[in-house]
Amino acid sequence: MNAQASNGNRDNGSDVDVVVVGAGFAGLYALHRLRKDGYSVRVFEGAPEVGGVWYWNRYPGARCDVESVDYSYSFDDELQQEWNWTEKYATQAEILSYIKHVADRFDLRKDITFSTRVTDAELDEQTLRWQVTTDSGESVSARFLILAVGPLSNANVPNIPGLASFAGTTLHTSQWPHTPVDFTGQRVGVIGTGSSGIQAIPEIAKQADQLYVFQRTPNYSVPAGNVPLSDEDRAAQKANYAERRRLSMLSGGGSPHMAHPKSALDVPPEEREAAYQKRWELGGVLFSKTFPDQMVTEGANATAREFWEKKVRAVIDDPEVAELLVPKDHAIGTKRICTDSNYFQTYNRDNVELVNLRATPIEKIDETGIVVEGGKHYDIDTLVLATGFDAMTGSVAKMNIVGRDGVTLNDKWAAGPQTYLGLGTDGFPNMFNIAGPGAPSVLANMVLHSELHVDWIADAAKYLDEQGAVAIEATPDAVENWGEELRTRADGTLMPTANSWYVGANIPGRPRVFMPFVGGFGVYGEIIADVAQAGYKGFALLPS
Ligand code: N01
Repeated sequence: MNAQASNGNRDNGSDVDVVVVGAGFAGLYALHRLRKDGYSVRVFEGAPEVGGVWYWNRYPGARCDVESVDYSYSFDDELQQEWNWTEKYATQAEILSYIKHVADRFDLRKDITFSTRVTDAELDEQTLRWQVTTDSGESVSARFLILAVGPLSNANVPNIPGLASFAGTTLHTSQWPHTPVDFTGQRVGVIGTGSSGIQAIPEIAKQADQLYVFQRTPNYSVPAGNVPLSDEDRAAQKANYAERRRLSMLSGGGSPHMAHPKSALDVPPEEREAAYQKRWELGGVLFSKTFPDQMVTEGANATAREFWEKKVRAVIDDPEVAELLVPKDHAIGTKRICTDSNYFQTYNRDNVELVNLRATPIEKIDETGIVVEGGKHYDIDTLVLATGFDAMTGSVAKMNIVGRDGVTLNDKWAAGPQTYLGLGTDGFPNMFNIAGPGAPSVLANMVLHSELHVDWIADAAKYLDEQGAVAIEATPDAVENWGEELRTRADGTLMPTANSWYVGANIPGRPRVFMPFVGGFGVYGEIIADVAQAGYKGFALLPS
């Protein structure tokens, strides 16, 4: 492209067309696509390496709950044909080596500044450019600001009295050391039983002398059903890649699996059982998408929950422990379903004890362990916090982003994120947020989602140049209407009923707003394509 209407490609480093924050899946593709389109791009990444969450979340057992063949870039057919996934669900290490391969293959590193965080971004209302400042003191002017910081990247460290006084080792799953952690001979305490805890607990239990799991809320988890991939498996997947991707882009969650065509309540019990069994064997998070009404009516949801409960109770030896591990406070799938390898069976081990924090909440942490209500002290050597994230907006909120009239994005989003299509916000021209609130985000395959967003942004940039415009900005009406659309769609489902991180319920003080678009990845893709087709309806094009 001819970036005429931008800064004419003045890529001296401090004056570029695009600044991208983050070098995970989204940021790397943004760099690749926009650079290919002729723009000068600078990427800032807080880690010393590419990978985003896959760089940081290297706790034992970490693996993706979307099949590797789908959880990978689709933009380059040679890339997808040449890369060989070894397992159905890839480990963190394999995903990271894939991302590094992509960075090298497309020569991306030269435009990435590592170990550097963006602290501020301020709009110059005269030029409509963003002045971006980093923690190394660098200041860069950019026409476009792309936030590719990830919806699950800002660790939630709980505010438990005495946490800092613990004299042993404290680890957070999402900030795991880069040298091996050996639990042999240790007494370990894990706080948190979400996706991270549920993956780490079976692995830690294999090594530790004693493992205490401190559970506040039990979670639904489905076995990963992971298997090695053979040459034949890979050949079959690759031969069918184009169709697989086409179906993924039309699907509810960004994978090529369609829900059963009928309601869960309209099929005979054997057919329902067979459908759930098939999804159970597929493994992973798609269990919640077996039937189209499963997340819509309590009756349909109950059929999924009953199937799940029967399976899980059957593998736990002690019925009292099973009782504690079965969720009773939320419909299945209204919190993200976890994916595990022998999680529930782990409680059959002699060296594992489940501590029910609903009966005895944590009172404090001291130098040598955890004290629960009633005074019982659990002696531990290592404390693992599997306590999740300040999700969806947490990493964006860490930056001081100042738009029109000095209004910060944090002010603008104080009562909950306000976006048009999840992509733009009024008052913040040429700033785009990738796969965050207002978009399917965490409800979809994040790799394809990132591609969808980046391609939309790159096409919008090209359109601006063709029109001789300098910037694009969501209108206040479009933002308000989109917020209403998000609410209406979410309220038509069971999703907002749980105290999940989807509604910010895990962080005290956050406004309760269901943040992702629940209408499905394919539907969302059509909506944003139609907006573009209609000359970016709902956005104002601003002249230079
Ligand atoms: O975090 P979570 P996560 N005292 O928020 C508990 C993705 N992911 O890192 O529910 C005691 O789900 C908290 O208890 P409660 C995936 O999207 C994907 O596990 O608030 N407990 C909960 O049990 C996932 O959903 C993969 O009562 C406290 C746990 O900590 C998302 O990341 C793998 C506490 C936090 O669970 C987040 O998962 C890993 C306290 N003060 C993550 N504070 C895969 O691809 C918090 N908790 C498979």
